[in-house]
Amino acid sequence: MKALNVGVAPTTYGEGTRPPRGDYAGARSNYTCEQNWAAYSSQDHDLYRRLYQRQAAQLDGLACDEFITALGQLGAPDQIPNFDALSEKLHRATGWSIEAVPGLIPEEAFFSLLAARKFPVTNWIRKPEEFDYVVEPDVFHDLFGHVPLLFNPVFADYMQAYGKGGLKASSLDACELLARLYWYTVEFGLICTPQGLRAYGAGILSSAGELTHSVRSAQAQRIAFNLARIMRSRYQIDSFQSSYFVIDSYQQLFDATAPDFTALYALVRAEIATRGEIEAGLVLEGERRY
Ligand code: HBI
Ligand code: FE
Repeated sequence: MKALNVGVAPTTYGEGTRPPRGDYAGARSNYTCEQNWAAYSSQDHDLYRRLYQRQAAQLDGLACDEFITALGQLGAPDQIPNFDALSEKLHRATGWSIEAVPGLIPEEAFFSLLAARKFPVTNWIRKPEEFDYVVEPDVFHDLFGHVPLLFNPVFADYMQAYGKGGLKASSLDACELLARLYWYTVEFGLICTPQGLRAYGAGILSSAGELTHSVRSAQAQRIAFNLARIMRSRYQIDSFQSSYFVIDSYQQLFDATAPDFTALYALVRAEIATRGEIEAGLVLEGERRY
């Protein structure tokens, strides 16, 4: 589970200066804040442009068609999009909108936003020295990685269903189990298509090296999607994944989140108690691999 950085000391900054990373003091009670688009420097926009160009050049044959089709909705690739303008397009398409946040936010706040079809997008961009890897999700990861698929109606419904499921998981103390589902689908999911495996997970799509690794590397395990199995599976935070789970369709994802998870959590907890959690990279006997 990613460490949540929500205890930042109050900071203030003058008009026009760049917002300090993670300015939680200026956030609202639901952790949303202003994007403060005018405060981005030309260096910020140039970094976004370079990140965008590097990813856009390697999508063919690796990223799913739905992502490639919707990517153009982000607008001109040479500057950080204005969230309000992008939200208008997104809202017309699937009823979602973008909410600026200062970075990672507590799970309850995160789930509440998703349940209301509001996607939290971090308002700061990484530093040039973090070009290849940034620990916390920045505006490039959230916008480039997550927002295009929110233009897909079925995936958009899955994301809201996930948020609603998260609010229930909080009351069942099952956030860690549900976080694994988010990790292995929304962040690092693969989909099987007639043209072969493609990435739909934001953590893959926004990563320079993981796009190829996830779809092509012989070092990675690619296993058929199985909800209970995913909830038993540990994941890695600061390296390429060793295991990826493959869905046949976004409808399969949405259908999987339809039932109430109370019984599923009990089943997963019983399996963890008797057979333990599954380390990343492990393939169980009889599992379908890709
Ligand atoms: N907050 N802003 C933000 N973005 C995330 O992706 C995020 C979060 N808080 C919690 C969280 N993700 C994970 O715990 C999810 O698995 C719930
Ligand atoms: Fe993410």
